[in-house]
Amino acid sequence: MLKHERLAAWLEEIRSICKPDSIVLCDGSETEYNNMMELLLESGAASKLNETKRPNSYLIRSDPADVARVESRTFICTDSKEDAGPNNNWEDPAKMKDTLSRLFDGCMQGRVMYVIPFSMGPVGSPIAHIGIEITDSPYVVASMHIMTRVGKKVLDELGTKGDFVPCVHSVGVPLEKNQKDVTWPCNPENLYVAHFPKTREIWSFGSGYGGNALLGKKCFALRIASTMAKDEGWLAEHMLILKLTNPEGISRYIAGAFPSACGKTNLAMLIPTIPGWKVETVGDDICWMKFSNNGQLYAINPEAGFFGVAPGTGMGSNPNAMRSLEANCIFTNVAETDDGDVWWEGKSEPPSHLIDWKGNDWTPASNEPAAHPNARFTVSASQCPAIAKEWEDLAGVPISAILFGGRRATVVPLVNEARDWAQGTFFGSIVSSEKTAAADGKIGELRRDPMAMLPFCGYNMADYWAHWISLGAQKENSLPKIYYVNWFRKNAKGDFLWPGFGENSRVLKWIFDRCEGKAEAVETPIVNLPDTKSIDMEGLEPKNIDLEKLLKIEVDGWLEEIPLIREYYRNYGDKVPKELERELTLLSEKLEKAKKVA
Ligand code: SAT
Ligand code: MN
Repeated sequence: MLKHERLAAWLEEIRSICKPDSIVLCDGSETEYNNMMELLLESGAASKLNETKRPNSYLIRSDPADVARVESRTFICTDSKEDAGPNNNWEDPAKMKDTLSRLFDGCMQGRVMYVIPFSMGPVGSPIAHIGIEITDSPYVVASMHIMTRVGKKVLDELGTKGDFVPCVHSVGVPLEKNQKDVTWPCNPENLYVAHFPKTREIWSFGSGYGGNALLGKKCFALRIASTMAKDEGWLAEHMLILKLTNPEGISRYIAGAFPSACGKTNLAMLIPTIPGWKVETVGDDICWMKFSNNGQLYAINPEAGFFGVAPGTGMGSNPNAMRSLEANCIFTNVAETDDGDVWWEGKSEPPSHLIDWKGNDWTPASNEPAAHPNARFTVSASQCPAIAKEWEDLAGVPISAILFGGRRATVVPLVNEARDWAQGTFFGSIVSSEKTAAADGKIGELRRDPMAMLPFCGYNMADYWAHWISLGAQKENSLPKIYYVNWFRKNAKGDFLWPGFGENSRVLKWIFDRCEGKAEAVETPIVNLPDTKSIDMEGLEPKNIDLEKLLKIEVDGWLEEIPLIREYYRNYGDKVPKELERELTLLSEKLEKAKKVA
């Protein structure tokens, strides 16, 4: 049946290890999706939502012990520990294979082995790559239908010799003959999400949730793809992609990396407050970029759907996300309303009664949230009213600018522009979010999350920085400008200095105009900041926003941060590229000089 020899041999090998009752080759059809949902309804994991309120949509409740990615059980298996780096849990490949072969032996007994051919990226795009996921979870099959492109067209593209990333997943709960299944099978005591960069394989055992189980997402599109990208001279990044159009109708594409809880999905779907400007969405989470023949960086969104955090998403924070969710969705671990719809914290005022994510009665007097904080919606990107028409272009979209940002109450200004790629890479390497609310001018406890890739870089982070630097050093490449943004500056009282959300379009406008060579910047010790007059403040409410403070160089704050960055780099020993050490020294010297002048 399968003309691809390597694929056929691999399927046979996995079948003989996992010993499923039967095998299904997934075709990606609507019938198949409906069959999966039917199985989930039968098992009790899913309930169908009210057809008039939320057509063709389902609520799934997972096991309360299986609700999020588990970083402590996520491994990079490289020959040497150093290749995985201090940013990853390392395991010896042979040892991990040994553990896995014991766990996977017979793990699909009593279950169906589904084989999902999927494409990360539009099928046939030169930037896309193919994976095959084997799983025993109907939830994974249905979710992969939404999050990736699945089916025959992928096998056709693969042909007889095409390359694919083999991904093996099991919930890790074999069934004896006539043994009744639980609603959400999982095996958290034996959880492994293991990556083998050299052979580009992924093996995941024991969880059915999100990034542990939908192996196209963080496992393939970031951890394995980041290694592929290093070997092949491209970039696999944890970035949104947006299209920004000015009132004259000129469009530019911007990619942006932000750690979690920094409003990445909101930015990808932003509605500008400035007249005539438009933002459209290309991607909300992952971005693959390759250089074209003339050295321009082109990006695709390798995913086909959004797997977004529901709590905090509402008509106020993200109307485009809310409108995407009107039908054909899977909601996981949200609360259920009395009329068969969904609810989560931040969606609206809480109803007087709900069934919470664990299936218990809930009222606003309850002490626990109604939806799990990591409750998710899964929906096709094509349902987003703001989706850009070119989001599936095979060639991708040309990237003009890259944003890095974290959540910083102090020090980091609203926006600054790197002098060049090397300095931009330096900014990316020091991205951090404050864990504690910091007082004005004082640095809170920082969690560094370089390029927002800390849990997702599939190899040593310092080698990854070196890869970034090396791309910039290739003369034939014309590189995007790089910006460091911070929407989260606070005053001494702890109030935000910047309104954020749609008002961030004012910053995007400045960036757009810089790319067009139109907006002014002033050179400072930390580099190019907007002139206060070059940020469009027209019509901004409240009127008393202190732009000068938002753009002020906190010389003392930055000076305090220098040793923290140095200390952070020390984790990576002498692997830190000398270009980044040089940027740090340069920054420190400029700040010392500025301090003397002041
Ligand atoms: O669970 S996922 O990895 O898909 C999402 C996330 O943790 O960011
Ligand atoms: Mn993410």
